[in-house]
Amino acid sequence: MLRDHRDRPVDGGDWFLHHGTDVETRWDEDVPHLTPNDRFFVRNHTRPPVVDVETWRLLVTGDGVSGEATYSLAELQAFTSTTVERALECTGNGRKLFADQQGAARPGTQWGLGAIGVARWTGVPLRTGLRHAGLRDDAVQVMPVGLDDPFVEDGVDHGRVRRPLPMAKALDDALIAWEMNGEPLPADHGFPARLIVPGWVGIASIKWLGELRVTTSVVDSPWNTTWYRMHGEGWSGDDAVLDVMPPKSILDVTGRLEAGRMSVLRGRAWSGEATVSVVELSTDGGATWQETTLTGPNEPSSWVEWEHAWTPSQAGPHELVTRATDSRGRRQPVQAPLNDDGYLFWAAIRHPVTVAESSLVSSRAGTPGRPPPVD
Ligand SMILES: Nc1nc2c(c(=O)[nH]1)N[C@H]1C(S)=C(S)[C@@H](COP(=O)(O)O)O[C@H]1N2
Ligand SMILES: [Mo]
Repeated sequence: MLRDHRDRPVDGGDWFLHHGTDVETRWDEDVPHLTPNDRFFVRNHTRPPVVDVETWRLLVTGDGVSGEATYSLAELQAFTSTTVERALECTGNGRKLFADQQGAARPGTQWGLGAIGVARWTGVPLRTGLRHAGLRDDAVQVMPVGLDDPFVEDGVDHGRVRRPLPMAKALDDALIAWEMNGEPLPADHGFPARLIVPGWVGIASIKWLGELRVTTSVVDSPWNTTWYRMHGEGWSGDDAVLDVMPPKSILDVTGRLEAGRMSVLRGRAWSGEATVSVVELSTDGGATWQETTLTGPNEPSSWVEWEHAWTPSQAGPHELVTRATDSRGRRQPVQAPLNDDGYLFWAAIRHPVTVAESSLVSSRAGTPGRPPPVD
């Protein structure tokens, strides 16, 4: 890929594919194992609020805590902090592929597969913040509330972005994070503090935290009743509230492929609340499969790199397909279940490629004056 003097891709102008106020990470560029903060996808329902960190406080409220707590950033940072490598992925990541692969376009941001990133998040476990506020045994959920403007759509004010988190997950591995890859959270990613809910739909990881409402009864928000549910035409299961993300895999750009010449194919795979067990590659459109080699770190709710050497025997069009199986035994299906909002596209992705004729064969065959094939 050609770069300009600031080491940015010259064609698109920057590191992203743009969708209105949302931006998607480009997979046609080398994506490092940790997504740099300035290349990390952004999904904002409205826009980042301007927060004065001196006066900012995180409130812990509700009948699920015996005493209300108010944390400044310095107070949060005084707790024992922890750093974890975890993915953050939008529920609608891959929505465009419902159209491309299944002929079933779905409304909403037409994400390719770049609404995911992996970062090292530093913060304090949510359970620490809740317990310190006197968490009661009978608390059932916590509702994190963002400080961004209320979300208004078609004249309806849905209030601030918020989504209930069941207590079991809240007490397990959810994090109140203030650092992303060793830097303070950028404005787009939730400065000064956000939730990170590993392996769950991105909407669970509320940005620009202002309040944690802890309750002993179930309280809903439009973000778990109206949106982020599986429903509608083609959906045959329960009207399910979405939580854990399914396994997915991707193939990097392959470079030139040539008959009789070995190429090392590479890509990545990930899954929510699981590690990746196997990534398989098919070079014949899914008829037969070969196991690839996983390389590098393989953390749960993060991603792992895979590679596989392939020597195509024939020139011409081929369809490469990858599919991941995770440590929970979930394997990417041939078709993703249809649903009205185009959530959770997790079918195996098809990559049509053209294998060039062998330059070796054509020169040995001695076709005078014939230039080597290019693709
Ligand atoms: N307060 C608030 N939190 C939010 C959102 C938002 O618009 N407002 N968007 C959510 C969605 S849909 C996703 S996918 C992730 C995106 O996080 P990122 O923009 O840091 O990549 O944040 C979630 N948290
Ligand atoms: Mo999202």
